[in-house]
Amino acid sequence: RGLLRPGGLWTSVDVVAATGSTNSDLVASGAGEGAVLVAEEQSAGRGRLDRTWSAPPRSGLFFSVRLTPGAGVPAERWGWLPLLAGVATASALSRAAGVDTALKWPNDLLVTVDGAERKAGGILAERSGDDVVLGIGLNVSLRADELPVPTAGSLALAGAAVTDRDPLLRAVLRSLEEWYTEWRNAGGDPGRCRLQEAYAAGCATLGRTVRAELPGDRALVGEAVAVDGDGRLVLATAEGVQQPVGAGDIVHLRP
Ligand code: BT5
Repeated sequence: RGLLRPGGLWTSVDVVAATGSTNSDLVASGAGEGAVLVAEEQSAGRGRLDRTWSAPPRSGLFFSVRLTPGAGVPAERWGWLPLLAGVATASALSRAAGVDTALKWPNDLLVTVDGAERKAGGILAERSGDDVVLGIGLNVSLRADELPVPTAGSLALAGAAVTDRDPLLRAVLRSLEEWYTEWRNAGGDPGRCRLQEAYAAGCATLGRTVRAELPGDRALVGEAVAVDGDGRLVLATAEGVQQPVGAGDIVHLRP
């Protein structure tokens, strides 16, 4: 793992053999912008809303980065960060592994295995003071009998040409740096840095009728028609109303 050197945006790259959650560690640490933490094994990986991310050691990538969008990017635009990470990861995997991934709003990376959509990656964005800690989990070389949940897939099962974790991690970090820098330079406006366009092009949710389950047993059904400037999914309901929903409002999103 010695080939992972700091540089550019990435001020430090720490690789640990095992930890509970790289996101929890980086949220708790006093590290500055650009800190990267990678674990070979993660025993208490977290998803959104108290869900877990579980994957066998060394068959996947588990890492987190700390970013400081700062005053130049209004806080309501920060909802784009997990979507930005999805775009960056998808383009890196396409280039470095030859695997096509689709983005399921807001934070899932899907691959196609035997004609079916399977989740091969997830992204978790958490506030830590004025910073955001972005965590990415990717199922890289998992075989069919190693999948933690029936809906999971892996890059290997999707026919990846490369399943070495180091080159994939380098490709994702490079792509993340490029997209993040452009987005920040555009004041976080996803329309000014091609992010909104790239997200829409890679998003499997748009154009589908989805059911958004909201807290308190409420649900909203509509066609997903857009992702707005704040990263919310806009649903067009049968009543002809356009209703934006934020990732924090949704418990589940089902086709
Ligand atoms: C996510 O949450 O998909 C975000 C996952 C982020 C994981 C990374 S790893 C590095 C960093 N450190 C952390 O502690 N976390 C981040 P969510 O959308 O809530 O999806 C969670 C759901 O995905 C679970 O309830 C399972 O159904 C499913 N799941 C769990 N592990 C999976 C896996 N390895 N592959 C596919 N699906 C999985």
